[in-house]
Amino acid sequence: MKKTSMLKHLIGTQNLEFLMEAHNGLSAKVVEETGFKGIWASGLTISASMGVRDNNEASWTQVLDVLEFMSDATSIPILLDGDTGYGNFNNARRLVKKLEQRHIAGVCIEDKLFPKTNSFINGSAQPLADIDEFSGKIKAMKDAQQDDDFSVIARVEAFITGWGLQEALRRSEAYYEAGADAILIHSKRSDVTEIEAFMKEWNGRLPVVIVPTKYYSVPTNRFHELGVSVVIWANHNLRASLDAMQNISKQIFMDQSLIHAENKVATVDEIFRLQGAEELQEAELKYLPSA
Ligand code: SPV
Ligand code: MG
Repeated sequence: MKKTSMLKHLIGTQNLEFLMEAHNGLSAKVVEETGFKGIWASGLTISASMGVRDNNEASWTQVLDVLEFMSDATSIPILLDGDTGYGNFNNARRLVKKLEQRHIAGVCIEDKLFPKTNSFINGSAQPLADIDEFSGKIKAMKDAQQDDDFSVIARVEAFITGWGLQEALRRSEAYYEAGADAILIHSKRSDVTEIEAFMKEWNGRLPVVIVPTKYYSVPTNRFHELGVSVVIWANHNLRASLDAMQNISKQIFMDQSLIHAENKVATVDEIFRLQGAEELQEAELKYLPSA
């Protein structure tokens, strides 16, 4: 099955499905090996892994280069966090073209302004996109895709910016009319009340995707009861590796030795395995002249 069809299927089934964050080829491989059916290419973690802010400081083609490695390294679908689409409808539809060329299965765009700011940084002060302009962007992206199964997901930031349920519903309806394949409704509350209210009123008109980074203590079964289609675990590989890197750097710095480090890190052989070193050895036997 094509990656686009796999993602479309994940979004459309009655089951609750999960996407796990990755930010480079290696983390994408880990997500696939673990058993996840899809990958969230997070704007926050791709930018953080490059050492820059989640404010479109990395250019869209730099993000595309990372995605190419992620896509080449894996066989499960990738959903790109496409921020605001990196410009107007024209930039966003060109993005779709370049994503399809790299076998990225879908993209999510959020109804804010370029350059974006992460939703958890002073969210209430962030301006929303004009509803008609954003709808036109979705239409242009859907018209641009060559593969019918490519997904365009509209992310509604009305709760993040403090506009509330009616605005969230009004926008979701407009993005649905514009041709979005799913709605990502985002909330920065630590409880699930906004998501509950939205799910009740939305009533399944399009599949719904959520990102429970802030309401992490809500049992996953509750999302299922509410009729959510896809849950995104949005940043946990980056956060886990950051913690591990800080700890091991500190340890080696203090000890000026590897003596307490060796048993706390992955083996070099494990890295070779993930890189597929064995395949190259076999290929060398086959293709290089024998000595
Ligand atoms: C991301 O992972 O970059 C997201 C999710 O957009 S959030 O950080 O919650 O906005
Ligand atoms: Mg993001």
